[in-house]
Amino acid sequence: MLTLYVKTGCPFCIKVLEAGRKLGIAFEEKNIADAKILEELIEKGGKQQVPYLVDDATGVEMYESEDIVCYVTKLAKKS
Ligand SMILES: N[C@@H](CCC(=O)N[C@@H](CS)C(=O)NCC(=O)O)C(=O)O
Repeated sequence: MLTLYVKTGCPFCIKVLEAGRKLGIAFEEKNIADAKILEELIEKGGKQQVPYLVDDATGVEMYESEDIVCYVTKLAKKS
């Protein structure tokens, strides 16, 4: 499962979500508007920044929208 931490209106998050839609990659979205989700993000990644991707299948976790788009593009090519 791919989890994407997002924030409403974040253009970098929108970029990743759009790429996912085009590639047929689904994310479970977690919005940091919820204080518990924000706490979870900071525990995992170490800082308050979105988007943040967690790939449960591989253990890969990353910030940076461009890196996330590259990662999911590679995943889509594999499938
Ligand atoms: N270079 C980063 C920029 C990400 C970024 O600036 N995200 C903003 C939201 S658009 C952020 O997380 N700011 C802290 C916050 O909103 O709490 C990327 O491309 O993902």
